[in-house]
Amino acid sequence: MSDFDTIAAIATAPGEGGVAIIRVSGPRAFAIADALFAGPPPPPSRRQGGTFVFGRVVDSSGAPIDEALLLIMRAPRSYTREDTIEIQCHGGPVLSRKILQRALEAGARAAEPGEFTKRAFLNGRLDLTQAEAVADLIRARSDRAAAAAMEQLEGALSARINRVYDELIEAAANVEATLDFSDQELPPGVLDPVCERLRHALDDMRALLSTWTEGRLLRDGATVVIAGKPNVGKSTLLNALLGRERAIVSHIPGTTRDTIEEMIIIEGYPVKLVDTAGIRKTDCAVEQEGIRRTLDEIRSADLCLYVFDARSGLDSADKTAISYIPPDKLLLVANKIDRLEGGKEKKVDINDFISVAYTSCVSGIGLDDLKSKIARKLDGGVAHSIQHAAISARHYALINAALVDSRAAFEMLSDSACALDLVAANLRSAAESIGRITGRIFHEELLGSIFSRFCIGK
Ligand SMILES: Nc1nc2c(ncn2[C@@H]2O[C@H](COP(=O)(O)OP(=O)(O)O)[C@@H](O)[C@H]2O)c(=O)[nH]1
Ligand SMILES: [Mg+2]
Repeated sequence: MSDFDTIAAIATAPGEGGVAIIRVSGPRAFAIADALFAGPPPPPSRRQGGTFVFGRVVDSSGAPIDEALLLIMRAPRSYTREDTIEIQCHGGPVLSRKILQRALEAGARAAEPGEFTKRAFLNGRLDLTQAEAVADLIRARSDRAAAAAMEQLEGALSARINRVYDELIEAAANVEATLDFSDQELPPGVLDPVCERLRHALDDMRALLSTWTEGRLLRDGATVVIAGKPNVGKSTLLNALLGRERAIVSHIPGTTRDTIEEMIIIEGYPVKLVDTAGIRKTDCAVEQEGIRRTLDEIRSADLCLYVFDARSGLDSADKTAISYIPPDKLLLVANKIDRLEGGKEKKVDINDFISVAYTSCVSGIGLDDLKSKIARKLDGGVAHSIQHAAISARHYALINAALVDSRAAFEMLSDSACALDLVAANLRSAAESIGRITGRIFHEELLGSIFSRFCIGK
C-alpha cells in the first residue's frame, strides 16, 4: 500500500515512568521485531495482528536489554494503516533510548514530529481536520477544549466541511451543464436550483465562520488583564479567582509593581490572568515602569477587568483610564461591596454599553457572576454549546476565501446576462479552498507546517 520507509520513535513523554512505548511503523516493522525481540515461538512476524506477546528486547549479541510487551498490528488495522509494532518496556529514559537505537540499527529511520499521524493522513485514515484535532487533543488545556478536539477527531467538522464542498461542486457542475446552451436562450428558471444550493452553502460557511471565536479561545486561551487604581483590590481579585494567595495584598498603595501572570480555567476557557501595578501619577521610577507595562498589557489583552472601589465609584482619573480601552474589551468590576452601607450598590455613572460586575473579593460575593461575565465577554455571548465545530485560524482563512468566491458567483447569477463560465470558475475556486481544509487538495509545505506542531512519536 505505501512506498514509505519504516519509522521509529519513543511515543511516551521523556523521563521516568511505569512504562515507555517505542513505536515502529512501515514495511520492515515485523522484520525489526524479529531482530530485537526474543519471546516464545512463533516469531513476531508470524503472529496475528491485534495480539501481544511477552518477552525480552535483546541486543545484537542476544543479551537481554529489558523485559517487554510487544504489540503487533497488521496493516491496515493500525494508526498509520501500516504494519506497526509497539514495544512497552520499563519507563526509564536510558532503556527506551537503547531500544529505539536497536530499532534504528535493525533498519528503521528516526521519525519526525507528527510523522505517524502524517502517514495516517496520507494513507486515508484521517483527513486533515482530524489530524489537526489529534494535536489539539494532546494540547488541550481544559475539559471543554478536549471535548471540542474530540468532536473534531470524530469527524464532526469534516462532515460540515464536506457538505459545503459537495454543495459547491454540484452548483458548479449544474452551471457547467448549462454552458452548452450558451448560444440559445436558456430555459427560464434553469439556474434556480443553483441559487438555492448556493444559498445553503453560504449559510453553512457563515455558520462555520461564527465558531472561530470559540475555536481560538479553546485552542489559544485568552489574556485577561486586571487594571485599576492602587488599593482597589486587584491583587485580591487575582488571588480570589485563582483560589490561592499568589499576589501580595496590602493596604499600602503601590504594593504591586510588576505584572504577575497565572493560568486559570473560566467556564472551560484557558485564561491567562495578569495582575498589574495600579495606574496613578507617581514620581517613583520603579512604579512608573510598572504602570507603563500595565498600559502595554491592556493594549495586547483580550479583556481588561477595570477594578474600582464601589464606595467611591469612578472618579475622573478612572474615566480617563477607561477611555483608552475599547468598550468590547472592558469589564468594570465594582469591588468591596461588603463595605457599602446598607449593602446598596452605588450606581455606576457610565454608559450602558459597558458591563459591570459587583464583587467582594474578601467575602467571595459576586465572583461566580464575574466569571460568567468574563466568559460571555470573551466568547461574544455565542457560546455554551460547541456547535459541532470550533474552527482554527487556518480553517477560517480558507472558508473566508471560499465565501468571497461564492458570494461573487451568487451576485453574478442575479444578472440574467452574466458570463456563466465565470460563475462556474468562481464556484470551482471556492470548492478548492474548502477542499484544502480537509486535505482533498494539499501540498508538502502545508503538511510540513501542520505536522511539525506535533510531538515526536505521534
Ligand atoms: N473590605 C474589602 N476589602 C478588600 C476587598 N478587596 C481587597 N480588599 C482590601 O483592599 C486592600 C488592597 O488590596 P490589594 O489587592 O492589594 O489592592 P491592589 O493595590 O488593587 O492590588 C487590602 O487591604 C485588601 O485586603 C473587598 O472586596 N472588601
Ligand atoms: Mg496589587
